[in-house]
Amino acid sequence: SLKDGIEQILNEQIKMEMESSSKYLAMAGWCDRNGFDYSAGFFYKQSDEERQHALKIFHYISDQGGTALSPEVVPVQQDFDSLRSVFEGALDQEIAVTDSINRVITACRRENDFATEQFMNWYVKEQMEEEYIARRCLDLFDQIPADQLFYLDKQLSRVTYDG
Ligand code: OFO
Repeated sequence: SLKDGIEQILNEQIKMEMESSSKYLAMAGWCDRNGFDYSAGFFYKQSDEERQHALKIFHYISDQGGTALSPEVVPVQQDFDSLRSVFEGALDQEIAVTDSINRVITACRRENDFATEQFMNWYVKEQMEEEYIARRCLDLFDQIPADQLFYLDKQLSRVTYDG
């Protein structure tokens, strides 16, 4: 069974993942309203994935006999200055999530909870990929001329991590 401190920090991680999901949904909506259909598609999908990340932890806590909590919905930014600022926000969010995952793992080591540490390793790899993609997207803003925004929109949605 889970130690109290671990259960709590995992619940905080659920909240973090659900916040990511909400933020990405807001970003998808902004992209949609502004004609950036590909980026909208990208963020709708990211939003779904973040919810799955939250659920994976939710089920883990439950399977260990703990109490998984459905987090409160928090206010998120709905408006953005530009497509670039949306992607900058996405990178900031991914960096914050990586820090948060690292805190969970630090807590696991302190408590000798090797099972949870192993469970969290999937998230370490996932964050590495997501940070890579967010950084690569921001590179494209420098590589593609600013007057080709709709071409850029399409290229952004094609960025993948291939190891
Ligand atoms: Fe949950 O993977 Fe990024 O934030």
